[in-house]
Amino acid sequence: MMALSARLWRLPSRFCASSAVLASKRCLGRVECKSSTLLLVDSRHYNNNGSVNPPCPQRVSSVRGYAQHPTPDAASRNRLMWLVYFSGFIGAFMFFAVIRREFKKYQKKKRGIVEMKIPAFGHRIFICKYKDFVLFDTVGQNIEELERFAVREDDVWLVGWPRSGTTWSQEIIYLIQTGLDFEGAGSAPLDDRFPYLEFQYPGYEAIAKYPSPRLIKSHLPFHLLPGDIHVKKPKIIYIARNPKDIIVSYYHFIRMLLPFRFTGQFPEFFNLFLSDQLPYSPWWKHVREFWEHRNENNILFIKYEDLQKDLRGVIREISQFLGKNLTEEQVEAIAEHCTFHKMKTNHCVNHTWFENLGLKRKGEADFIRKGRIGDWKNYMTAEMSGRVDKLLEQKLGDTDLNFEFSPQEE
Ligand code: PPS
Repeated sequence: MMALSARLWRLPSRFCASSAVLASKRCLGRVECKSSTLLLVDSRHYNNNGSVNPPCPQRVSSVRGYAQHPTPDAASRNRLMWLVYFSGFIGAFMFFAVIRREFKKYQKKKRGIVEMKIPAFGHRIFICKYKDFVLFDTVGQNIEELERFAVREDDVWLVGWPRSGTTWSQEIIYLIQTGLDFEGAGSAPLDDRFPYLEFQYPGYEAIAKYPSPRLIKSHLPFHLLPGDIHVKKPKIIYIARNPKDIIVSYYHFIRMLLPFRFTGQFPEFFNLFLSDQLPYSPWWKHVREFWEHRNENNILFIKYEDLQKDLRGVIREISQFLGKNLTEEQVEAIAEHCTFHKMKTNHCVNHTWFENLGLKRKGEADFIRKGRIGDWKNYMTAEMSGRVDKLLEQKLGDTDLNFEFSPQEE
């Protein structure tokens, strides 16, 4: 406590003291000039024993040099006073800013949130750790509200780690759930039709007012989803993707978004993933939790690689899970609408609004980027790939969950 208050005190008091010294130096500099003029006037009239003297130029210059204890005039005193007030104000302001910051940190810690600063992201606090998971700080700030979010039985939730193919699945689910409302799909951005729970836009408060049946996306792990989800048991679809392609896709995504301020290179990003320091890490635990719950009636576990290999098959699987019977023509129409090239140029899903909002770094990859299995081979050395394999074995080796890392034709 003592150390903290000393630390808190040091910064503003130092600033205050140095600005006051600076202010008084400035003022006294001027005072000195003026008061030497005052003495000069005086020296015309008095000598040491108090009798009147005629003005003497030599005496005047020596008096000028020894003006040691000047008396400031009213204007200088005023200026000095204001400067002291001003420095005091700035000092107090900074002091309270530091107190506020430390208090917020303390409050967060009390709630179990630990701030994280990562050099690769410019040493800013933009992520935090909560119940073993890394979250965006904005999510951490609202985590209790998110945990209390009112879930409805007829909601449909889509959950997945970032870059696992959530956008692709969202568009498919939207079409199935709305009875192939292509008009609706073409008239509003996906973030409005199928909002992302913990994102600022439209925000969980707005989503709470959406009419039923709602479609909600989240990247939160199983145990951080709203508590109600385990009571109301709405339908939840979880999408997983092989971690090597996720790392590459996430790397481009994080580089692309200006607010992340990440300009590092792939090996650095790779190490952040492996050391569980990226938002929504650890990936291993995220996937494992859902895999362990995959046999519950309200949960469907799908994979990005299966969407790639058999899009129509997965569309059928999702529609059965949602209790919607689709004709083969309808399955075909959804598959056609959701091909990679169609989605890449579809302004309602391709997130080009990032560009319009000035959030996209020029020259970086698009949100819907390559859409391939195995792109990791263009980024990872054999040693890097081996490290991922080893971790997969360590963390998920005891499950029967496995991933495909190459496209079918190889
Ligand atoms: S995010 O940012 O978490 O919402 O990203 P997410 O949508 O989960 O995943 C983005 C990756 O999915 C690819 N994608 C597709 N691949 C194939 N076909 C279609 N239609 C499709 N739509 C999106 C997207 O390109 C991202 O993967 P990469 O490997 O970066 O291309």
